[in-house]
Amino acid sequence: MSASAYNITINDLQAPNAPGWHANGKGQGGEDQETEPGTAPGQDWDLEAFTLNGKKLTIYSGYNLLAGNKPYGLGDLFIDTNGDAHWQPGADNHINGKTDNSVFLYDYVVHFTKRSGFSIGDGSYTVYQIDNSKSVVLTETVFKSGSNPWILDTDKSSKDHIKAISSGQLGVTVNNTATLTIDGGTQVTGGTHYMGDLDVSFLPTGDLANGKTIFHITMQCGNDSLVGRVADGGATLTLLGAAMTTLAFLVRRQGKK
Ligand SMILES: [Ca+2]
Ligand SMILES: [Ca+2]
Ligand SMILES: [Ca+2]
Ligand SMILES: [Ca+2]
Repeated sequence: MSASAYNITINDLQAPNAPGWHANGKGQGGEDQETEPGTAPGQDWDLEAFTLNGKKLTIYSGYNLLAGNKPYGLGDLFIDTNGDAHWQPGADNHINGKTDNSVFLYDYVVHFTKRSGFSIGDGSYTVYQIDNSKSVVLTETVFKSGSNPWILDTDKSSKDHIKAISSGQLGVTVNNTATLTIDGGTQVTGGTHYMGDLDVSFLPTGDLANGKTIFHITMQCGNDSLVGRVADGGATLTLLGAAMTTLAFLVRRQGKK
């Protein structure tokens, strides 16, 4: 566990516009051993945590990331980098249809390209930069509107408003330790854990430390919504700035002797 690795999971339930959603899990963000209100509970539907280590994002999950859980597959990973995304429950009150990115304002999507039934195959993906327009069509979840959106629809009107910028593969490993200590000293519990690693170096330099970057993922049913937010790197930069100002002052004083 590196000192630069952080559990970035935040509570997806403490949203002012989402009455009835409440934190009932444990661990950071209240996400471990938690699924959304009124959905099937259990480790095999539990998205547990996001961690960030440098440019490596890891998704911890009791839900089988690659194979899915019959009959519902993993969604795309939605990313906001400018702090305006409507990631909280309530942005879209519909299910089982189409919505669009003028509702959510995400900036990037990691879109899995080898879907077959409820599997995402080997986890291959294309990363798209997406417009905020109505033309960017997204697919809703089947059961929980608060977990929207599920995936990017690359057909329909989307194709002129999305730009492929990168590609890769979600590297998934399995850990059967029931209580697993992860980054930041936090733990995920409940049984088997699937850990999906993703290289997010496609994001512009600086975005990961701007205090605004949000990651969101769910599965087709919307049983669990997992949200992560990268901590503000501004405090570190301010300290560095103060240190350099002091250094410049000392250098000037030395020059006056
Ligand atoms: Ca959960
Ligand atoms: Ca769990
Ligand atoms: Ca945005
Ligand atoms: Ca959740």
